[in-house]
Amino acid sequence: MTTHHDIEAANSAAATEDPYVAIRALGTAPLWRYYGSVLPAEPQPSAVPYLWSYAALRPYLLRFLDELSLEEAERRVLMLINPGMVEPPATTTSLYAGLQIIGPGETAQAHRHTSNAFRYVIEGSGAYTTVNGERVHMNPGDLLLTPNWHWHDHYHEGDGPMVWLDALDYPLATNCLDINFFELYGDRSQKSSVPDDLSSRQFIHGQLSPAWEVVHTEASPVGNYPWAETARAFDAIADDAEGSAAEGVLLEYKNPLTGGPVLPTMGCRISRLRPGFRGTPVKRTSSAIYHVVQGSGVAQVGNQRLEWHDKDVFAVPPWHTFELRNDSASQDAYLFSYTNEPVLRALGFFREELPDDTDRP
Ligand code: 1HN
Repeated sequence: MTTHHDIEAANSAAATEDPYVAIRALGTAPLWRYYGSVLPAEPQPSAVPYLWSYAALRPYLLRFLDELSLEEAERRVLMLINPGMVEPPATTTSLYAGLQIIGPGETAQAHRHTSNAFRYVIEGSGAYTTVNGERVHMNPGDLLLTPNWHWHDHYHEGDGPMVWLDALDYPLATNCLDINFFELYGDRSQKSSVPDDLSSRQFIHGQLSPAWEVVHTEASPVGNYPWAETARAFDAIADDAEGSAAEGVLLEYKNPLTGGPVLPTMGCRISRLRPGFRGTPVKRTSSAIYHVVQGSGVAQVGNQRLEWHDKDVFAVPPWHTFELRNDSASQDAYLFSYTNEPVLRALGFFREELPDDTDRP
């Protein structure tokens, strides 16, 4: 119980001691000395613009394929670590990217976790991921979803190495929200419990969806958005369509049941930049990761000039001016990208600006 004497003693100490030292010991800090970090004039992301060269990394993926078994590695993945976000490892503020390689006959064992994940296939064919009992086959340019808490394991029954880009939202789940759970399935692989690739076939058309299927997750029910459908969607766009000023002919992968993003935390897009395309600069509060499906060009991100080539990956942190260019005079470039925009939009934090925009009269 606090006595009258205790209060007197506390009052007299507060009058004489260094109040800054005393309040720190009492678990507080003076706001007036923290305005710079609590209320910066502009966001100060820890992530920096950065590019990972596929040509430089591929030989090491192949070397680990030779030298490290999946029994030892569990997943054979090179994490793409932003130099500004080393521990815990992340690629941008709330997004993670990695390059995973699997060889013929290998199994990556079944598990599930809180983080939403997806894979974008870079090279090889003949592998499948089993997601909650459905085998989903992979070919280059395919986008495969592994939503939050879905069991998943990988198996490669084809020839030659398979490489894909893994994307997860775990920096958001772990670093920002502290809600990451992980569980092993027990058996190394799940049994197949529905026809292969069923969800992709049933749901990808969107306009005529199975009415008897009740979908319980916020994520898209489509297991795979195959490249063949992406190519058809691009073919349907008129040759002289202008597309978006910043990112050319830009298509968004949709959840066919809601019209929203494919995952509640990550939105996926693919853009086609015509030969010689020069995008207008744009600045967004979302962060993004780009993967070069095909082509070469330049991304000016803040004051960094990133020169991209086939299969490279690059990171665009929040609130950096971003400007894209296709340097080829004859070839289209295709860029796959994902962002945390769905999170920002859900919370009212999404903001986009052209550099000469102003909201003041
Ligand atoms: C994961 O579960 C996979 O299932 C790949 O293939 C990469 C990176 C961090 C955490 C979990 C996979 C991952 C991952």
